[in-house]
Amino acid sequence: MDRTRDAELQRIAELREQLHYHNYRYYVLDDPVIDDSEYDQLMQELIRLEEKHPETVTPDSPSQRVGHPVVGGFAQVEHRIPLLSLGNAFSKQDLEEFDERVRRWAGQEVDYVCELKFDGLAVSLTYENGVFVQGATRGDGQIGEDVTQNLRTVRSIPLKLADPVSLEVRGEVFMPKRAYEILNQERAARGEPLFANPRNAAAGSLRQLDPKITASRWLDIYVYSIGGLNYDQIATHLDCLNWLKRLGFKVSPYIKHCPSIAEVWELVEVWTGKRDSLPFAIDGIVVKVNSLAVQAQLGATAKSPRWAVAYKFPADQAVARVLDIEINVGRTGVVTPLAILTPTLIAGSTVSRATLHNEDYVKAKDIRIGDYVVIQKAGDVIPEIVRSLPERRSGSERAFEMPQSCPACSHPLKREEGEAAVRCVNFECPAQAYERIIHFASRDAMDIEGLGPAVIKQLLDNHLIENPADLYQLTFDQLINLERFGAKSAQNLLDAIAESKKRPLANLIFALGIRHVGSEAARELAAHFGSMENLRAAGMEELTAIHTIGEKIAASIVSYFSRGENNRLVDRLAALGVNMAEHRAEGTQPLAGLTFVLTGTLEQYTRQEAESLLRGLGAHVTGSVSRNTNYVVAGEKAGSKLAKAQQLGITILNEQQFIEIIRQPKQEMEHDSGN
Ligand code: 3BA
Repeated sequence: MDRTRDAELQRIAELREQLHYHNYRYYVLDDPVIDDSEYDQLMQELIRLEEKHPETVTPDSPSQRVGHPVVGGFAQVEHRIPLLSLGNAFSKQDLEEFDERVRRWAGQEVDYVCELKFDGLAVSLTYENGVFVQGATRGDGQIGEDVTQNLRTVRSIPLKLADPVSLEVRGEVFMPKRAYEILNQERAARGEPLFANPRNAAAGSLRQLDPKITASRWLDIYVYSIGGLNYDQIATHLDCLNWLKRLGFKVSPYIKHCPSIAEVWELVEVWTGKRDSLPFAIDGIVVKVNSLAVQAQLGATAKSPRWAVAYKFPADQAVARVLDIEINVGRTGVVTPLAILTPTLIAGSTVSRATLHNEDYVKAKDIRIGDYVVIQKAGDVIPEIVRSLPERRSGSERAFEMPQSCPACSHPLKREEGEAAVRCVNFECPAQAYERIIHFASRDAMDIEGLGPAVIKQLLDNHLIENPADLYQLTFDQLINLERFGAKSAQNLLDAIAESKKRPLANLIFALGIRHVGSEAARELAAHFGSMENLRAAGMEELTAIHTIGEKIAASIVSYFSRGENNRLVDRLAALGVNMAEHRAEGTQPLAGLTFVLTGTLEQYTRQEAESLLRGLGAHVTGSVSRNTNYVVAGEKAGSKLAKAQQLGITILNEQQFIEIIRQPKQEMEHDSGN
């Protein structure tokens, strides 16, 4: 055969191996064993040989970091397993309460692992057989953006792992402080707008359509979790981090094992004092239960795992002046005082209003119109007033009085027994209607393009609408007569409204604005009940049977559907053709509401095939066995999960039984809770 060709292919393989290794030494371990010029030489040699043998070039070659620009924006990626968010703790007491809850639910003592909370953006990295195939932003946790090409340019993200495993890892991409400063200096010199903080700079860099630009930015990553960790041999979060390290990922060296919450607090105090000395920005400490079995036992709410919490460092503070106190009427009628402040720069953005929550809050903090006040902002949290500064009063300040009647409809305001909130209970109150319709039309609800607050106000002021259902009866002639509307914009709005009739049931449930029902809960409700009629008929028991629906949400739903005006609204929406049901591929989802866990290997299906078959039938598939698991499918070599399932008395299916279920799902599988 061709001896030079063979030798060259051999050399290509060798160079790739070496370059992977040196890349790892340099970017992951920060401990290079050769200098830059030697590295460049190896890379040049590889590039020359690959040009000669282009058929050998695969995306995991070290020469393939920078690809071509993305055309037409980033594709959406649905996360196979959602990226949850973290609950917050702001004090020692919050941490102690977290610890108490954890130990109570676990029924035993637990140990924790603490990590720095990097102030970047969460991403998900998918590997197949050890090769990096997809990278996505967290997005809303369910759906993110496909930024694979940009993540490939981050040198500390391995293109190829030490073992040919398939897994999805999660981590935080960030820009080191030094890189951020240099970038902003360059931007200032070119007269370009500056990034407000390293996190925005990292996010902006990752959202470039041209990966060349991302490659020119100095981004880094720390990896901290595995999506749907499913390896029976890993028992703790520390094991998981060590395994990630062995695979070649960059794992934070600032990890501390804490046997109790007291050590966690000591660590928090240490880092509060020296966080500025780190080369990257952190905004807190993440505390995680170490044992994966206990993690599984605790599970998660709709939003966040119960086994982890983010302690946030005290917020940035600044002084502002209260120019006025306005009254805001919310969508549920709650009337809140709102401080109008002198525009003040804090934590990288300018703030000009802060909520005062309720009358008691204003009284307790003795905040008067004209006062100087200390304001603070933590992370993305809305700014709040910490305290007033009475020593700076001139005597012209005025105390705030809560009005007796609604500023929008003059209805007398009501304060419920034991509640701090004051409400306008007039369902027809225009201020509430306005907020309800804004919510109804918003992105995560009915997503009606072109129907923002200004247009809604115009429609209300002209008495064309009073509630969301009226939107669907608007006519071209009505719109064309409004100021700032032309034939084109009128038709566009009507089209957008008509289009919204097709939104999924989950969006409609969220759009109704039922108190405490956020978009995640709405999704759960839609998946579980399948139609508005079923949801409307559900009682407390049926509602709270859903894993992520608690008493508070359930009570609010029942109360919502006990009111005539709400039922009339829903009936009218239905009559006007708004979609009221979950559309399913084959008409039904026989496994809806059931949670499955897969363990061990099946003969006829890969883990992924089995999962997607189950999901296609409406089942939830999770990575760990808990009391909420309905079925465990156990293949060959099933390990600790099988044992756990037996212990909890959960129904265990072998491969044959699994196949029967997916081929001919029983019309009514029992919704037993597993014990
Ligand atoms: N650990 C952020 N979430 C984190 C896996 C859990 C988690 C984080 C974390 C949920 C950090 C929420 C977004 C997300 C993966 C969901 C960290 C950090 N752990 N060290 C417990 O450093 N910022 N963020 N990411 N799943």
